[in-house]
Amino acid sequence: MIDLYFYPSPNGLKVTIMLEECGLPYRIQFVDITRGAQFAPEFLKISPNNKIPALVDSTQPQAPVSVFESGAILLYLAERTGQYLPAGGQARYRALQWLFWQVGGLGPMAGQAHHFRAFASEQVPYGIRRYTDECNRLYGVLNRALGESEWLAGEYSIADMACYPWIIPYERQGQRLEDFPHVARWFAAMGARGAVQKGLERGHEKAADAVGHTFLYGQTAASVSAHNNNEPSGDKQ
Ligand SMILES: N[C@@H](CCC(=O)N[C@@H](CS)C(=O)NCC(=O)O)C(=O)O
Repeated sequence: MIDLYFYPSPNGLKVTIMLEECGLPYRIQFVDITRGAQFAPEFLKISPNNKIPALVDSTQPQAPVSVFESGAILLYLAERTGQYLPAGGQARYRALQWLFWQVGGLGPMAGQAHHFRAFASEQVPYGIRRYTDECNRLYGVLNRALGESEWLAGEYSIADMACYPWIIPYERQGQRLEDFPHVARWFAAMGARGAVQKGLERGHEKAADAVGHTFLYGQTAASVSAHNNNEPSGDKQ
């Protein structure tokens, strides 16, 4: 069985979308990151960065395969199934470059925009402007790419699956799809896919409440290590 350590946030949902696209059986192991479950020692053995998603595939003949980081998980599933990633040549690197663009750019920048616009405990106009503008620039990059081909890498691939859950909350990032018509066309095409709809049904993002804030924000090496050593999930950092 494949176990997906999951919370219904954009980085989790890209993996449920891929699993549904591939038609692989899997089991959800819910990790409530708003209550500190990401610091449980048994989870940290699988995901030492204390973040979801992580995946353990126990169906492999030699030994279970354990992977953390959403981009690595998408790559693993694509290679395991031979689907949604071209086998070689320029086409493969076209998909991989957009996958890396998402995990290194769109995801972190949109995440910061969410933080400063919706969750920060104080209003920081410079932070709001910086990340809203950077998201806007990235939407422009996406729009140009999608103006040249139907899907990011020509064929539908893990690159599209990685980006889509990060575009769903575009309003929270201060963006308007009307300004990016090729993104809007692609967004509608993604949302019309049955497997994408099924992947998203795995949960709806919960906004962090007051308790969640104490677990998700303000982490330092010291606070994480205190967590690992002492308290079970649910305690305040
Ligand atoms: N680079 C990581 C980012 C994963 C990530 O940020 N996960 C968030 C939820 S979307 C999380 O688990 N946060 C828990 C925490 O920060 O303690 C990936 O792509 O998998």
